[in-house]
Amino acid sequence: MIKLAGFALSNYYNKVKLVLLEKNIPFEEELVWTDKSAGLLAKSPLGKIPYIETEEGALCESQVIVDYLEQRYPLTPLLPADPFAAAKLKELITMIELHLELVARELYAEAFFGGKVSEETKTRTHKLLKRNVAAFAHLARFAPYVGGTEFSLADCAALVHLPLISIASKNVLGEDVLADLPVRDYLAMLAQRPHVQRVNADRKINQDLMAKRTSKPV
Ligand SMILES: N[C@@H](CCC(=O)N[C@@H](CS)C(=O)NCC(=O)O)C(=O)O
Repeated sequence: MIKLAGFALSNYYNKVKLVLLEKNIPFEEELVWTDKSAGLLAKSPLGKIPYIETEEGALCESQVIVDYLEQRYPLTPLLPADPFAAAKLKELITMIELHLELVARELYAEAFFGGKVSEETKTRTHKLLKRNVAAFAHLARFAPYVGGTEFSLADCAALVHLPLISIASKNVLGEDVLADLPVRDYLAMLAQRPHVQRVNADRKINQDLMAKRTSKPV
C-alpha cells in the first residue's frame, strides 16, 4: 500500500492526499516532520515533504508523485485523455505552484510564523505576484472548476495553494492579490466535496499539534 509521508498542515502534502482520496487509492499516512534527519534525506534528498513510499521505492516532489499516481492508477482519471487538454491543466498547475505559491512563500515567515520579511522582499514579491496573478487569470476558467468543466489535478493544486496566497498577500502586503478572481466562491464549491472536507479537517488537527511544538518546520 502507498504510504504518504509528511504532515497535514502542508499544502503540498494535502495536494497529494486529495489526489489519493479522489482517485480512491488505498493509502496510509506517516507523520514526518522536516527535521533533515538521515532517514528523511534518504527518501527526500532536499528534506522536503511530502514523499510517498511505494513497493518500488520512495518518490518526492508532489507533482512528480501525482503524475505517477495518475499513470499508475488510471481508473479514476484526474486528467483528460487528450494530450493537449491534459497539458493545459498542467500548465495551470505550474502557473499556480511556480509563479504564485513559490513567490508568495517568501511572505510565509511573517504571514504565518511570527517572523519578519524585509521591505525589499515585500516590494519584489508584490510586483511579481501582481504580474503572475494576471497570467494565472488568463489561464484559469472557474467554470466551475479551475481548468474548466471537470474536476482535475489542477483543482487539487488550486484548493491547497490559493488560500495561502490570499492570506499571505493580504496579511503582509495589505492586498489580497487574488481578490479580483472568484476564488472565494470556487473554494466554497470545492468545500462541498467530502474528500476536501477530510483534508481540511485533518489540516486543522495537525495545526493544533504543530502549535504545541517549539520548532517551525515549514
Ligand atoms: N516542490 C515541492 C515543495 C514541497 C515543500 O516545499 N514542502 C514544504 C512543506 S509545505 C517543506 O518540506 N518545507 C521544508 C523545507 O523546505 O525544508 C513539492 O512539490 O513537493
